[in-house]
Amino acid sequence: MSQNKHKKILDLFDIDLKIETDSLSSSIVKKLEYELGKYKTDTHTSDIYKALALSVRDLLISHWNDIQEQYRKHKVRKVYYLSIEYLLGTLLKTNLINLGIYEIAEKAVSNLGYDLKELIECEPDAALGNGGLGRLAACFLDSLATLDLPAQAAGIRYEYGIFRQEIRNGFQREYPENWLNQDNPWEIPRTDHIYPIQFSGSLKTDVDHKGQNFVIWEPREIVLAEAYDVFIPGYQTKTVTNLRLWKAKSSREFNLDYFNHGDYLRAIEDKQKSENISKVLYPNDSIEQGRELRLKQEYFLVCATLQDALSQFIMEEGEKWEQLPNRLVFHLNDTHPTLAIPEFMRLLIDRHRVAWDLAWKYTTECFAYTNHTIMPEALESWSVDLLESILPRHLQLIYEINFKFLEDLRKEGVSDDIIQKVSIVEEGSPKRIRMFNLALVASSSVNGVANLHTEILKKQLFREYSSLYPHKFINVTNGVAHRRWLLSANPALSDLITARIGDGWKRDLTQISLLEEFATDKDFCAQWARIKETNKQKLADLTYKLVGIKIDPNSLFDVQIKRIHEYKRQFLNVLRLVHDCQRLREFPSLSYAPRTVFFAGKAAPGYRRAKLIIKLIHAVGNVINNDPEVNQRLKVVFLPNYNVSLAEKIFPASDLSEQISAPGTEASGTGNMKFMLNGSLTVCTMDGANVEIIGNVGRENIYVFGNSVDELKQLRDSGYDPKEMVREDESLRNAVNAIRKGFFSKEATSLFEDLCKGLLEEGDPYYLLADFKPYISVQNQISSDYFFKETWCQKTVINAARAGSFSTDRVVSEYARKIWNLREFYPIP
Ligand code: 26W
Repeated sequence: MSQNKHKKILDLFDIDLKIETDSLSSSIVKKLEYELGKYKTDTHTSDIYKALALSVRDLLISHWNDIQEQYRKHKVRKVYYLSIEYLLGTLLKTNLINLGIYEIAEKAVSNLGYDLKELIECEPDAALGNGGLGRLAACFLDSLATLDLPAQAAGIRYEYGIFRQEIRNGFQREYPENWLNQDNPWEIPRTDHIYPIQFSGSLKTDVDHKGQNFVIWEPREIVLAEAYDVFIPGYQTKTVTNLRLWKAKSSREFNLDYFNHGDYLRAIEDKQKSENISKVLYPNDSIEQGRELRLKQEYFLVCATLQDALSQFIMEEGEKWEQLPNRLVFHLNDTHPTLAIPEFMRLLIDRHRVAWDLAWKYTTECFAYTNHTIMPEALESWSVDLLESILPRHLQLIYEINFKFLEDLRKEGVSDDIIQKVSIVEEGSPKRIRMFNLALVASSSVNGVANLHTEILKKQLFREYSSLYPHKFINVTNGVAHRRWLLSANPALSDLITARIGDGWKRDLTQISLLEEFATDKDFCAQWARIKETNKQKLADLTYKLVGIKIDPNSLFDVQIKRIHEYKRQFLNVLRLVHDCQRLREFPSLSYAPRTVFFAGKAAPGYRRAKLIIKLIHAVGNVINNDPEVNQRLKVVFLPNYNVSLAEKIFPASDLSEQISAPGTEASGTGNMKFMLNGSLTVCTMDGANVEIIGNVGRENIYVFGNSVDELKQLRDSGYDPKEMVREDESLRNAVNAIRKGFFSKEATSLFEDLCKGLLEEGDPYYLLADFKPYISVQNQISSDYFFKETWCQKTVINAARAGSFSTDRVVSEYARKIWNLREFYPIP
């Protein structure tokens, strides 16, 4: 009987879920009633959103089940993408588009009396990331699925994502963002995937039946990792990428010791404490603070994922460890998951009794690492004391790895000087473990995220490694999920593109080059420009709604949106604003294309100067926006709480993309690519992926200014004196002085002194003063060019047409080929 029953289930599973208008409408109603417990009269738009999402999720689950079965059967090699951050944004719209059921859903909800656009607006952003690195990981999920690559992504299910930013009196305030408050219809809890994660305690050695020693780790604390799956569909394929997010759960309800001693509250406190691991995302995007909870988060992520991966492997292959490299590869998205390396060794050696040399061989074949930043303060290193107290066994393994590594180098005659630099252990007090060196030693491949960045890794940051292991270093320039950032975010422009070149570009962005022939087509350009106007009008309305500032939709929309950081030089942009304001006052008849300068971005809560820059933007903005001599031609807007959803509204409405980081500091940038795809021109320095954008579009179609990496180095070597820049340039002096002396902060005249101190007294480490003059002059050029609307529009078309290489489809397929050695696996259609 049970056989029969089993067969019946299998047959039923095999029936393809088809979504059509009527079936979707009735599915929504069923979900409303039976999953959300709603009644006809008490449903809100957000309930319909959830019911629709749950119906779509059914389809995703059925695709996932199909594809999983095929992977198992065909023993494919799979990549596990390990990332501490995923900045997903919302999923309903892109999921509907990718599944090809957007119109069906539109009709289905309209049959029920609702508007799909309103439902889409109900979804809160899943903001489990800080910035570029987290958003790149999210873009990868779309492309991995679209390219039918066998992949599983792993992250942490933070209860609180990146903080919500509010602005009070020009200052950033942070508030908790409890995005799970209203339930997440996209996730499914996997109660069958729960793993214990150990912390602290002591180590013992024992002898096995073969007489061999092995280590036993007796932990002081065990936390459980519970899996929650989110399925990301590919475009026009049945492949979905599973993003498995881990939630921490106490391993016992109460600590019985305390409980029995009558300390009831302490018992609950302890339970709370272990669940804190997945409570909140660390809001820093550069400064690593070496906190214990952060270390625990990083270990929690990798320990759960590796146990999960190995149990899957054992289920399919038994203990045929030599098959490991054929079946899986772990990708380290920056160094945050680097503990996966000693954890893999630990699981193989301590749990499965694999010999050291073999375990190390598999490890070096199964790991790859991407670096996303060269900012020295972002390079992770953990104090030996902390590691020892939280992960004693891992510290031991790291020492051993380092010992063998250095021993090999010594045998090869490598000098002590180099050995000191490549050592995983940094001597000093306290002694520290350099996670980036650990990642480099164990990984089969190390990549930077833009040509310039990879060159800097090879020549500077990891110079010694790259001379020892040149073959490990490769470049894979970043890209963006163009289906989200163009197809979904800018539907009008997408329709126009499709009308002219067909819809091949949606799967293959290189086809967007076909647009180029329309750059000189007057009718096309007029339509292109009209769409930009409409998008700008929408952003003007939103601006008024959000911050109460009225702006001229015909002005040039000049936009800098990204995390607030000194190296990104928002302050340089502000110096320009002050300069322009002073000029407009002095020369009222100056020819000046009216502009609205937008900023958006969060500052790390503990990053004093970045927060002061936010205040400065507001202070300068206030003066400018309220000065009748200036505000007809210049306005400044700071849009609060920058996130993926807001970004999707800004890119389509922008004319000018500000990419003005100090050369050599921005690893790649990906906003730059989103702007060009949406028909903006770029003003940029020779930094990160800007260099490649310049190469693609040609200098005549982009505004490049300032010193290059090499020129900055020369400047520094010849004794860069920021004060001299100010002495020599009257307009720069006036701008800096106005800020320094409190012209924009009359209530506290010394408020911005610290920012100016950074420029004048601390050597201006990001060369704002050195690049000021060329920045002003390129902005003047932009102003005069903007009057020639036709030429401007032509150039924006050319920019979009030459963005074909900046899709994560290209990026991920390069990773698959050059790093992961993966092959596409086509699901049954
Ligand atoms: C607090 C520790 C820390 C350190 C670094 C947290 C997060 C980071 C990230 C590596 C910072 C980051 O997001 N880097 C960005 O990665 C993008 C994707 O590759 C690049 O486009 C950006 O240039 C880079 O700043």
